[in-house]
Formats: sequence, structure tokens, C-alpha cells
Amino acid sequence: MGGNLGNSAKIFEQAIRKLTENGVQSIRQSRIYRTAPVDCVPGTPDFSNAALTGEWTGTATDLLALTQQLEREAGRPARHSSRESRTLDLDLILFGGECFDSPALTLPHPRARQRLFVLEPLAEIAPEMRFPDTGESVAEALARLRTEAEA
Ligand code: PH2
Ligand code: MG
Ligand code: MG
Repeated sequence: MGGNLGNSAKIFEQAIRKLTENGVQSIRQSRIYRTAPVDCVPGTPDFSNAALTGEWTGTATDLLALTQQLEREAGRPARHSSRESRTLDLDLILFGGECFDSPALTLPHPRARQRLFVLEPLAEIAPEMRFPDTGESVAEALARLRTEAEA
């Protein structure tokens, strides 16, 4: 989850409630991290980011439709550049062991392994979860990215 417009804590809480109401079970959430914007226009406000894990019996595409509906309900325009500020961004990072590629959705998320704002919250709640394409765990990906950032 990400957002940098409005009260992110409230917006995230509301989104989690709606995920639960719409069939996502056993949700676990990380704390909310305050992060500097990555690949955004100069002057973009800091983000709040958090990671969630949960159980979903439908397809990844069904879950994407739900997350996009919740983004719209949080006041985000449906067509929206990834560089613009937003009230709520709900991205699918991993979906069990699935690899998937369509114009609307790529799994695992293609940029997740380059982003501390994804891996830090995710490692808090699911360090042992693995990227199915490389076999790397979330904790391993985070350690590698931190090492690269130092170099
Ligand atoms: N999301 C982006 C682009 N840049 N930077 C941070 N810190 N957090 C985000 O969630 C984020 C970003 C596109 O979705
Ligand atoms: Mg995003
Ligand atoms: Mg998104």
C-alpha cells in the first residue's frame, strides 16, 4: 500500500476493512513506513507505505479488480500516472507461487525487488516468502538491495 495525499493511516485502515469485507482473509499488516518518493517529479510529498499479506480464493485478476475499485473509492482517478501523487496505491507484489504477465498485471511485481519501500515493510511480515521466478526470499532480496544501495 502506498499513498502521499490525505490521511494515509485512515485511508489504509479503510482499505483493509474493505478488503476483509470483500473476501480477503487472515490479513496481516506491517507498520506504516514514511518513505522518500522514488521516480517521482521533484517536490512530490513523502509517501506512507505498508505491506499486507492475506488469503484469497479467487484469481489474481479478480484481486486486481478489487484493489483498483478500492483505489477509486479512496478518490484516485482510474487513469493515473505512476509518477503522480495519490491517495491510495494498492499493488500486488506476490501471489503465492504464481508468475503472470498480461498488459494489466505482472506477477511478481516487476519493480518490487528494486524498491526498499516495498521490501522493508514486506520483510517485516513475510521475510520467508519467495519470489517464484528467482527463488530469492524477501529477506534475501532486502539484504541484497541494501548492499547495492551502499555500493
Ligand atoms: N510508488 C510509486 C512511485 N514512487 N515512492 C515511494 N516512496 N512509495 C511509493 O509507494 C511509490 C513511490 C508508484 O506506484
Ligand atoms: Mg505502485
Ligand atoms: Mg499501482
